[in-house]
Amino acid sequence: MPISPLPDPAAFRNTGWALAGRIQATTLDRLRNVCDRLLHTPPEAGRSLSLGDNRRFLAHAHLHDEDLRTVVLGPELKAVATHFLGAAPYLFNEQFVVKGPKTGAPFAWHQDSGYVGFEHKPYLSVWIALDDTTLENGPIYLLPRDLDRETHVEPHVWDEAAKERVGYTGAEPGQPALMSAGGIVVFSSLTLHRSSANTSDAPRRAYLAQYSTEPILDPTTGRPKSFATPL
Ligand SMILES: O=C(O)CCC(=O)C(=O)O
Repeated sequence: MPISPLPDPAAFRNTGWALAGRIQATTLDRLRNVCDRLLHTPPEAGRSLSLGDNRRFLAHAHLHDEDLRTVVLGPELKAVATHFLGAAPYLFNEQFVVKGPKTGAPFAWHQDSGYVGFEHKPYLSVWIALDDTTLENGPIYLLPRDLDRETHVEPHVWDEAAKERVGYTGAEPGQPALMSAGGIVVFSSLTLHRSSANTSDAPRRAYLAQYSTEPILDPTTGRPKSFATPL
């Protein structure tokens, strides 16, 4: 059964983000198990955003993991994505994001659209806490945004030392999305967000799945930037 009740999509359009209920306990177990299996593989040296064990992006595992495929293409997340997109979703991208204990690196302010590199229709990010999120363990913070008025992608600058793009350097701290494990926060690819460092003694695990209303195709190749899998 899909999660319910979900907040009003019109309110989401006013703020650019919303807490969106929680996944079922069995889905949480499944995601945690997949994540922990992936964490046994060596940190991905070649991936540009990863910082060893401090900040790992474990991307695209649904291609070889049936359990993950069942979740990311399944009815629970389909219901969430359809509710906020107002249309049948396509899977665009997916990844686990894990911050190691004590040294887990922050992740700078950005819009997910700031990482795409060409014009596209804004899409939806569905961020799922696999551990309780607290102010100490690197939650995400969001800047409210009226999606019908502020429709542009901010300029993003690559920070080589931090291995990330930066789309906002102002003083706003943003609102932390604090929730227990299994909680979901959704935000638009236009919504500025960041995450703080994990200073706790335990890893902070999250799963991020992104859904679009149409295939996002790279204009130079005509092929999907990541995926364009209809649900
Ligand atoms: O999970 C996090 O710490 C942030 C991840 C994020 O913002 C992203 O991948 O766009």
